[in-house]
Amino acid sequence: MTPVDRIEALREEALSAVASADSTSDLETVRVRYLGRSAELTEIKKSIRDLSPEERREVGGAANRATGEIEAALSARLENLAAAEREERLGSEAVDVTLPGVPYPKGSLHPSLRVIDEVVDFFVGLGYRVAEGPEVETDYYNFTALNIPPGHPARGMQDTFFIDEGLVLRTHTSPVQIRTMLFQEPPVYVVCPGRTYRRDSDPTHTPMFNQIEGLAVDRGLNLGHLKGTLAAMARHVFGEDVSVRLRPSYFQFVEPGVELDVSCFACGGSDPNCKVCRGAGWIEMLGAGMVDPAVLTEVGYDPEEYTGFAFGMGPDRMAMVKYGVPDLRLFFEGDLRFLQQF
Ligand code: FA5
Repeated sequence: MTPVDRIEALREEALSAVASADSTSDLETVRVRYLGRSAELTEIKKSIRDLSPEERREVGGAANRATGEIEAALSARLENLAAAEREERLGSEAVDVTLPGVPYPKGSLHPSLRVIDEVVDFFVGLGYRVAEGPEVETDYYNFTALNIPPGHPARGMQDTFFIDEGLVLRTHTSPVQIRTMLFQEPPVYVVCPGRTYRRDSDPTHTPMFNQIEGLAVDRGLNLGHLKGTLAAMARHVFGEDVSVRLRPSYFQFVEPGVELDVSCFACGGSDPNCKVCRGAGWIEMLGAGMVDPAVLTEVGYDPEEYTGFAFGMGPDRMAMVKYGVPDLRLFFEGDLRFLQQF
């Protein structure tokens, strides 16, 4: 076979390979095979210089024409295949925007957490620090250091879950007061949210509930500071129009001890059939008082130099009142139908 015949055969072979390539990567293989550096046609071109001038013209012309034709066929086929591949990709990746979406359940904050956030934000705004303590607490911090020594009848006021000798599930957040005062010198301004436990279960009592403790110890603090601070907090949580009143009460670790009532934010005290305050006009909110000098002495503070006030509130009860929920146990049953309403 003459070189020109061979070129002609290669040209035909290449053109039919181009025509039957059915992807851009196939086509690239064809290009390398017929026009690549070690392709037969390339070898023929390289050997042209060894031919006589006449043969050179003949073989060279045939080789250049074949190369040109193969290149043209390759680029035409490439354009077609690339367009087809793009079409196919667009088809398979198409999004049907009319399909109904997958609904995601919408989360929301638990009602207790909303009140906790509001109260804590308020105190942080006043410059209080957030402090936390363990839920499994020693008898010492939960009772003894709070002026409730072993055998004292005040221990019976809170139905305690005992874990082991000297260990309890804390019945209130007041032990965080002690931990804070033992850890730092006055002035102290802390707010302590956390879970607490008592053997209780009825519409306004659950075995696990939240409390928020507050403690301020400084020079010259008095009951007026306590009342002013808590009145401002009540307005922040329940609205600008509420007022507060203090009632005498008893807690072993404060003297005097008080309970704080908030005027009913629902009826303002004017509706004898009000569902929120049951006609009382006032809603009990928390226990508080001036820190007993015996407690200050226990943690090494000088009660002649420093005074303090403390308070402990139940944010679950506050949320119950704020959102009109009749049974506190609903808060902790995890029923989505209840929780989704908030
Ligand atoms: C105390 O626990 C005191 N440590 C509060 C205190 C702190 C007084 C600092 C003085 C100084 P009391 O037992 O009243 O107090 O509880 C405080 C609040 O916790 C109650 O007003 C109530 O809102 C909430 N609470 C108590 N028991 C339960 C319960 N079982 N379920 C839900 N909330 C409760």
